[in-house]
Amino acid sequence: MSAGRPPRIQITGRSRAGKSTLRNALSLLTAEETRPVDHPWQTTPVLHGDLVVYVLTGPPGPTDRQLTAALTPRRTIVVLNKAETIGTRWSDAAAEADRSAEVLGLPVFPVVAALAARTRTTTITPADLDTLRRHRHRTDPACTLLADRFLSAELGADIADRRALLERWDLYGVACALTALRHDPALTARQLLQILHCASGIDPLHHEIHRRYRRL
Ligand SMILES: Nc1nc2c(ncn2[C@@H]2O[C@H](COP(=O)(O)OP(=O)(O)OP(=O)(O)O)[C@@H](O)[C@H]2O)c(=O)[nH]1
Ligand SMILES: [Mg+2]
Repeated sequence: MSAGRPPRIQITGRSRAGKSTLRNALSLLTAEETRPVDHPWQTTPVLHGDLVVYVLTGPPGPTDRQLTAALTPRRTIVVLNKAETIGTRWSDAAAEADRSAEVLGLPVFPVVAALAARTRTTTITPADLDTLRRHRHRTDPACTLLADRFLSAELGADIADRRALLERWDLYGVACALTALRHDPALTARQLLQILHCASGIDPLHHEIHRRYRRL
């Protein structure tokens, strides 16, 4: 990096991997989002950043392996986004991240950027908390694995409240919040928000990016 200019951060990965969402979740407003690496008729972006955040959503494919292999590990951070869609629990995503890390020879951070972006910009409203408290005793996993099930009339008359909750927090956020409330029904909105923030996995990634940034 040449002296006199701020470090250049690039966020890259395949199309729809969650590059923009991650940029928001990390408040990396100066970071440049590249065009997707798998665009059928555009050339592959040049990854010249001082720090390159490479976003995956599953096992790395040939393009991901080739592009990350060309980067020095010191300036590369790999993210496994949409971690909540991998398997049925966080440990499945963590195991997938470990497998990818082994394949790429780089550390891989599992995150749910969509949830992290929400906890950064939204609060848990009194209405959210009421709806969550009303349904905290539900232990049927299907309720929070399928939107249709969570919105079923069988769960009560508050379908509109549940729909609003789902629109604001997605199934994963709702599932995490319900689990937390089951363990401690007295949790406040602020505490729940902190729990959801932690459940997004964004903090370890944030710390690593700042650590590297400081070094630059
Ligand atoms: N399930 C899930 N969906 C996510 C997550 N993060 C982003 N998405 C969704 O993935 C889709 C693509 O997200 P973007 O942030 O626009 O992805 P992108 O890589 O910037 O997309 P392009 O710029 O079009 O290549 C959107 O519908 C997001 O809501 C996540 O953590 N989990
Ligand atoms: Mg984008």
